Amino acid sequence: MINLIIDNKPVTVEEGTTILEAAKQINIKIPALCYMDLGELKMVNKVSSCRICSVEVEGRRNLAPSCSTPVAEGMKIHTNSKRVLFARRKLLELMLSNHPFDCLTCNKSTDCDLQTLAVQFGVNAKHFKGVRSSFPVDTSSQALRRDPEKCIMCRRCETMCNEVQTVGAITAFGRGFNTVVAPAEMQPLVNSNCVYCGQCVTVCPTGALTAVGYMKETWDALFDPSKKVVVQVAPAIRAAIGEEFGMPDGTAVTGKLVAALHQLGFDAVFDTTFAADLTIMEEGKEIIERIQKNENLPILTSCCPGWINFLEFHFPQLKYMPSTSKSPHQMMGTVVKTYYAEKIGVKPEDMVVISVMPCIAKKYEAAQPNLETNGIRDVDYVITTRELAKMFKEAGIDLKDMPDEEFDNPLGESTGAGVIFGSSGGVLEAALRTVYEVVTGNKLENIDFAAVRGLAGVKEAFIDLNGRIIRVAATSGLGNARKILEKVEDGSIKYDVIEIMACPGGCVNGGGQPFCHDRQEKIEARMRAIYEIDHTTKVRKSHENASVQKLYDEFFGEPGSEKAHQLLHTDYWF
Ligand code: HC1
Ligand code: SF4
Repeated sequence: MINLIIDNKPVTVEEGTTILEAAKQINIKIPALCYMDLGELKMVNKVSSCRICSVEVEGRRNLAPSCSTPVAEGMKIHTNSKRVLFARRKLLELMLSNHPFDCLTCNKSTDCDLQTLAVQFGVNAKHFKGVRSSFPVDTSSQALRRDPEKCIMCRRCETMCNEVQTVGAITAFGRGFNTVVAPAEMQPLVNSNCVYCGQCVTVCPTGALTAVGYMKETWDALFDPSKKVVVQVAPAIRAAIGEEFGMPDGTAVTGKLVAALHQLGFDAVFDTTFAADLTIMEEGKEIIERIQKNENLPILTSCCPGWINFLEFHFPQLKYMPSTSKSPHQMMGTVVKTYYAEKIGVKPEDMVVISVMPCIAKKYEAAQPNLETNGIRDVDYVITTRELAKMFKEAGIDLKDMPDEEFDNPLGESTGAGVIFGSSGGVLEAALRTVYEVVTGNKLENIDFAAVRGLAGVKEAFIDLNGRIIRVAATSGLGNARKILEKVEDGSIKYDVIEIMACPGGCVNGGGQPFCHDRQEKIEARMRAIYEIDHTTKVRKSHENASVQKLYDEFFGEPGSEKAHQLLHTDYWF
């Protein structure tokens, strides 16, 4: 163990601990920009490029970056001496000298770490003048917005993309002042192998990486009297949007959310969770068929577009493995513009479907031509949890003050199984609840598959289907998905079903969710909220959703029917 003194307080820590971590242990918070500790993901960004965390070490000539300097016996450290504070302010001023001063209109405003530090350190004047770097904004993907002029070269996005997600879509090019983090050969993102998981957005400290916004289009639709505007909300929204209104982490706000959406002016408020139940009916049918025929196993879940994009670039040879079911929000879009449109006597072209998603890849997914029905997009626009919170604020709606209201019918009824889709392991658990009962004809005594819940990168379980023991796994984070798929490919592991979600922890941690600084605690709180909703919902199995049963009776016939295949399934284009 190492003994040292930080700001006159003695502390004893393990060898190898950095000064920043040692200070944290005695509640001394050293500001930092490039540093990032991803906790459960065991990934730390220590490039020491911003130097904001510099501290004074007695006996050393230069200030030391505390995020990457290990402690040593007897060290005496000052984290807020005159020299340290002066240096931090100058560093911030230097960074800002090459930054567009458009905080008022930046969509990261109030959530920007650089802005927060500039305020904290009283940076109130532009002391450095000179040339500024100039790069175009890239919105080519319709999903991820890159604004390189706001990049401070912290390299957090590179660590996330290259090491956690193992995608390798962005890296630094150039030297000195001309350095820029960009896709290979500085191509627009849409020509790169970016999968739009949005995890780089969750760690970018400034407005350099954000999402392409569709609030204007949503407002335009709401104000257009000739359109019937339908909104659907993903399972994970209800567990997180309360954070934007000062509610404690993990507060489930389903009823308030519905009331606020009604107040905003949507003609119908539907639940993506209904479509999650529908997905289980279709995907469950595929799972049963493939297991019974023992072919094309393991079957991989297909509801996460970030993961499907990853498959396209990194494992195209496995494209026969995913389920062909569309993702729930795309199924909802199709059902709204066919079954529901017919029911209310409105032409599909006069309807607008808005999806509120915790995800950035859903924006890209919704724009793909293979997800159109009769030449009309299933989903017109996707807005994130953050965008919806902004719209509520713009309309003067405080979620805290809203009453509880119910989703509209006929596409608003859902089950606990549909809700848990929002958390890693939930799609698999929902599928198992249905597949078990359909195959065995027996009632499942304990419907909680606790083994596949939680933040661990890979979780597995076994289940007995009338003597056939099936082995299943849930994995989240694309780095984990890569490891598991490599083992599947080389035959060193055998599974029957694998759920894959691109974002570590699943949709609760999607790239469109409220930003989290105390990341792991927030994600766990959101997960708890999701399972609490499941636990307290009367119907907890997808095949028991009465509105889904009615939809089959009135429209699709049965799961896997020709009509269901035509409207609820897709093929992979790569
Ligand atoms: Fe998800 Fe899904 S669970 S992908 O994480 O299958 O985005 O919440 O809506 O479509 O249901 C996201 C969440 C979401 C779909 C469902
Ligand atoms: Fe990489 Fe995902 Fe960001 Fe694309 S969205 S650059 S894949 S982390």
